[in-house]
Amino acid sequence: MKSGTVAVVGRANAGKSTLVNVLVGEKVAIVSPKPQTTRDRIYGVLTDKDYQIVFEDTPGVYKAKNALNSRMQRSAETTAKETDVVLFVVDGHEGIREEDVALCKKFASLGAPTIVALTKTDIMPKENIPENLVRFGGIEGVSEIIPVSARKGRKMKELLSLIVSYLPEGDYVFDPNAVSDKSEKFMIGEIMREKILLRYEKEIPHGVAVRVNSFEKKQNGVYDVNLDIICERQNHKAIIIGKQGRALREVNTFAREAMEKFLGAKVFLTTYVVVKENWRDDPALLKEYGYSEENLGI
Ligand SMILES: Nc1nc2c(ncn2[C@@H]2O[C@H](COP(=O)(O)OP(=O)(O)OP(=O)(O)O)[C@@H](O)[C@H]2O)c(=O)[nH]1
Ligand SMILES: [Mg+2]
Repeated sequence: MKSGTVAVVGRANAGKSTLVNVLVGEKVAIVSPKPQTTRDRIYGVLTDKDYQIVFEDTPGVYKAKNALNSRMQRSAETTAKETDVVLFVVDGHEGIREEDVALCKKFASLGAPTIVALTKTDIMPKENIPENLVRFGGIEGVSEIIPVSARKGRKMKELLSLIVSYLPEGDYVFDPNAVSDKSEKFMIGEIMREKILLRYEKEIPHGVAVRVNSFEKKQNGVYDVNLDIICERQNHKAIIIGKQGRALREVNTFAREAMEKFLGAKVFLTTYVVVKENWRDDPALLKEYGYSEENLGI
């Protein structure tokens, strides 16, 4: 019986959360084409009769000067230091840069055996794959390199067996029926954030936090969800709401539908947009919105 943790690390937008969701077989982490989608360390659990793998999805490496980002970066590093296996995810579809190799070296030097997954091969010319792989050969600490596509489900079995081969012997740590360490309430807030990431541009999604004020199942089986969308400026609030409230209504509809799918029940959703200037640099507000050092595992 094999059991252990796999820190899933790499640059922002590389495709880490998508890969974790596919490997776990359920959506445990939100996904978007914008960098810095994941802000928390999220466990995705995969249990089989011979093994239990705890994937630790982490915030991607990204340069931004605010306290939230520095906590996110520390969270990824701490996770990679304390794990059994590092899974370094790299998106090579626009070519591998020197900084990708440097980042891989950094994670591979932390002590755990490192597997490099070159992902998004479905949008890479076939002939570019070998030259991308070669860039990660010979890095000390890198034990395996594998090309995959999470979107197309390519090489998922092969990746899983590689991971299992590096896990220590041990018993289940999580309930075998669990897929995540996060609560339904957490996922409800994340679903709202995902729809905001998809709907708005530029700095707006990065400056948004979502606080779930109430999440309650009523006697008739309908979930009553009330949440705040926190943004950084008055003009952001105006954009989020949109002309005659149209933008927010659209986002609310997408979010409600996704919440209903996730919960398998009807949702009555009410949202309120609040401005809190510079909340990303305010320790008290970071804590209030779920980004305490404790929550991020640092
Ligand atoms: N074509 C293709 N796109 C992918 C694949 N995996 C992920 N993507 C896309 O890449 C984008 C980023 O995916 P995420 O999974 O959110 O990336 P991440 O590494 O978790 O990003 P952060 O949380 O911001 O660090 C999304 O638009 C995904 O749909 C893949 O295998 N093929
Ligand atoms: Mg992510």
